[in-house]
Amino acid sequence: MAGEADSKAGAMEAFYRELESKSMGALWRRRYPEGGSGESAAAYPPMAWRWRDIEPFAYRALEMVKPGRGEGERRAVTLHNPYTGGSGATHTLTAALQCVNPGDISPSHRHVAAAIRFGIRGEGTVTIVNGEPVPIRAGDFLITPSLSWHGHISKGTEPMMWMDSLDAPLVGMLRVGMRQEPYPDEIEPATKAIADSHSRFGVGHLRPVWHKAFSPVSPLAYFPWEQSEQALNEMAKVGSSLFDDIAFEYTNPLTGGHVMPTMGCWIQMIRPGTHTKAHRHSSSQVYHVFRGRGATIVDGVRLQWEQGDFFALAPYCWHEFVNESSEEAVLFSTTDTAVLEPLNLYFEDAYEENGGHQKVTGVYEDKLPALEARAGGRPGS
Ligand code: GTQ
Ligand code: FE2
Repeated sequence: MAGEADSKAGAMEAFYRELESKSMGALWRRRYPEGGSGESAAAYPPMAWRWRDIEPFAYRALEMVKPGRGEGERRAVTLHNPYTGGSGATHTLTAALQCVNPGDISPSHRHVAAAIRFGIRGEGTVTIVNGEPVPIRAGDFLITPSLSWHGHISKGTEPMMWMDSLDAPLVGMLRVGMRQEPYPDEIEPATKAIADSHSRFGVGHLRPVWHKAFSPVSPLAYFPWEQSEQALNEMAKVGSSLFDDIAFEYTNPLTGGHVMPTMGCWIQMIRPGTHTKAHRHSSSQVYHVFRGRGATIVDGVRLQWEQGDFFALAPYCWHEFVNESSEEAVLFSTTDTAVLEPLNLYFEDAYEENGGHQKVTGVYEDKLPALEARAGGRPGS
């Protein structure tokens, strides 16, 4: 009997080896994760980057590097999530802190990856986006869509910093190529009035009657802080989300949809005394703490954050927001929901147990995992 079983097993092994040698496989050998759903395979732990760590590098970069024609063309400190196996902050989105000195010119170029900027500190810089000079002051949000020309000019009196976030990991995964191209001159000339798109489309519920092209890319490039702040404060009087407290997505004024087909962007306020309920979803999100302090409980782990910090949440992690301070916390974030929704791949669940709150089982530790614990066999890079 034993001999018979052995020879059967030997024959199967030989069969599998032959299949492999011809770049084929046996689907019946594949085992699905215990519990069946496979969502845990998509997940990775939360990751935080602290302002106290980032800021000194930013000032060193301001002293040591100059933006100019070349490989990256930008003075930006990129934030890498070791759990994704790539150089993004999540498996689909990058995050970076871009820094400019007074007088800097970051040459105009374009590329397939779409980008957003969110002003953190300083003023006096404009990004010229397809001929439109767009300011980047603290709290201002602007978009540089796929293949739009963009270059930055700093005319301020002090260094200035902003958050960049791009869909580059997604574009990389799709292998459509970056097609990075320099503008023929160092900087694209301003051919439009400052914040031209805001003059045309800045009141989202009023559309110029002669504008009839309903593109999935927002024609409004500039979303000034004053409008975001006003919206947060007005909403705080009347409504909120169970999971996100006061949260807005910046929209394409023509469609009410995401600002760009590959990236959604949010501005959010977690009010003092708030403790939201937990939920999870298939999209990932990278946050910047613009103001205040608070915590996010992620799969039972309490991740404390304060002004200047960045943190990234993976698909399907349970998360809820807490603000135990006496001041409002304001978060800016980017998500890949825009990509998932049209593909019918956006899934969301509310946490039902324990009154919608997770049990806190640990505190986030800033120390990085050992190399072998990172990205082991996980999808996405
Ligand atoms: O400012 O154009 O963080 O092209 C990465 C790539 C910023 C930019 C980044 C870029 C830019
Ligand atoms: Fe760029």
